[in-house]
Amino acid sequence: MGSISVQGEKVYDVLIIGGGLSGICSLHHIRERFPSWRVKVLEAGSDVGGTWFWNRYPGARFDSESVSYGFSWDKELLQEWHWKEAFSPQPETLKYIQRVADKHDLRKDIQFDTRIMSASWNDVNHTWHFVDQAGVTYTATFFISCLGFLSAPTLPNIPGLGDFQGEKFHTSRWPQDFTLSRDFANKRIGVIGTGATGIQAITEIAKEPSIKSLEVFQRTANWSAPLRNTLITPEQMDQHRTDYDAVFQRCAATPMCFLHEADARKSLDVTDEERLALWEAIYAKPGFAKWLGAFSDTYTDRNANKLYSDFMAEKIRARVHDPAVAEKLVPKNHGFGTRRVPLESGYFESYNRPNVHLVDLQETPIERMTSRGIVTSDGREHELDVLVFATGFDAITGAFSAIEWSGKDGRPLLGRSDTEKGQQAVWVDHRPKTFLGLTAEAMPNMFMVLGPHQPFGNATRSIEHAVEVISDLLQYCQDNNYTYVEPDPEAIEAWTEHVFKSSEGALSNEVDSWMTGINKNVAGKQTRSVVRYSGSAVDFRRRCEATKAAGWKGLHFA
Ligand code: N01
Repeated sequence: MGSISVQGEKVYDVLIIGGGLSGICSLHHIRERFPSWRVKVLEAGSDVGGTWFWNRYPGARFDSESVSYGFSWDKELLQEWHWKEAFSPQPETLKYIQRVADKHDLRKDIQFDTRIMSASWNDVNHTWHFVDQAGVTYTATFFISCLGFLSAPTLPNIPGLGDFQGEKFHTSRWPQDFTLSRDFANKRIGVIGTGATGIQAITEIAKEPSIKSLEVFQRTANWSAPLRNTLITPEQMDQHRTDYDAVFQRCAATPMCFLHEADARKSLDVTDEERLALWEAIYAKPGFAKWLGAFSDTYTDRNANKLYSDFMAEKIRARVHDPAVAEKLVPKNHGFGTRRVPLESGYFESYNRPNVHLVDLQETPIERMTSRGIVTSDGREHELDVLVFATGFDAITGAFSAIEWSGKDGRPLLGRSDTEKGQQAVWVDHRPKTFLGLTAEAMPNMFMVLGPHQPFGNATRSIEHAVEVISDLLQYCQDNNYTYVEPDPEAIEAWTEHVFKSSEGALSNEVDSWMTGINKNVAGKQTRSVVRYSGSAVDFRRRCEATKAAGWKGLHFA
């Protein structure tokens, strides 16, 4: 290809930032398609894995079926690999990813412990320039962002946060070589946050008999329902191995690439008995069935959602002994399934233990931290030895805002107003505008995997598709000797409008969550925005195919 090449310098045809699932999938595909290209992955961590490298808290595991999660392009490994559990725990998932890296010798093209601090576009050479935390510079013609959409952890904005003298850490920065029974023995543990992470971690910590106590600081009660995980026997795994093609085909046919699909009927089209029968049936099933397998109007019709939420509330009440605690655990400000539903394995029963206490921050908000613990508005000081922040991430745009950007004409990617440093920011106030979620204005030759305005759902399935589209696009560039590609403003406007339209009518878009761009700990993320594609992944794929079939209509090349 016609890129610049300077011997001995860090100059690449393709640079990939991030060595999680997106990064290693991209590396594999670029290597296969373009064997003569110089390609490198730069990764902040010390090994591959991304999410599964960083998130080592007790209880971390898939909420999607293990057999639906592996890379479909390595059939040999799928035949060799034995998923031990229906919903794989973090250590096993990380082993799978490491095995992919070993088998394909990926690490030779990955540079670890490298955090990119700035990215700037050179409009004369048509190249990107990156600078890492050590001041080392890298140059590339094309650049694939594999930064992850839940990779920038956020701490709570509590006065006196630094005063606490006990141990404290975010769930995604869990101490290395940790053993629950050893490291938490006889300790008073506090956990702030009850999202998917908090719910998984709290359940495991509560089960540990050696802890002295566990206090859960809950700001918003979250809906949650049983995961129903099981071990996979060798015989069952043999069967799964013959089913992989069917599993991936099914994922490709569902809106979020999971194995579950809504019941086509509407909630009130059936009798009370039939309705209850479906709800009980999906509640008894493993995985997201009870979220995604409900009646088709459950997440668009307020009455339908209320009925299902009432059913789920009764399930919680039946599991928690103290009715006052149960009531605090039943969400009141949003309906079931309008936020991402965390799946649990005994979460609600945690509160039946005498040493586990729920602190309802709606009643008594946190006022400040002290050297000994947390003071709530009732004046009580909750003394703790360890404080765990399960407080989530600066989602979707957060990993981008950690980098200083200078795109075409020096434009920053993100800005708090129309003009940042005298230049018009591309995404103002964390409100992305993209073409197909893969490209952005003023950021030529940049492609995003799991970027804003892409469907998320079953991450590996979405990643594989995005990487295939990007590879096809790069193939087109190679075939036509193009070294420059940028989306047209009209295509960006049209796609962004389609993303907004697709979100209309979804109850989830009326609720505060990372999926609607809210993070109360991050300046500029206090009002909702449309940051993800909530249309069907099937429709997304069709639109990408149509774009390619039309000679990549919406993009211009040079
Ligand atoms: O983060 P979250 P998460 N004071 O943002 C609370 C994926 N995931 O890490 O709701 C008190 O959902 C905050 O309260 P509120 C999955 O997609 C996947 O749990 O803002 N509380 C909330 O309770 C998931 O959706 C798996 O009022 C504060 C919590 O912290 C996504 O990751 C497993 C606070 C944050 O919840 C994010 O989940 C785990 C404060 N100042 C996660 N600040 C799999 O199964 C924040 N909170 C693969």
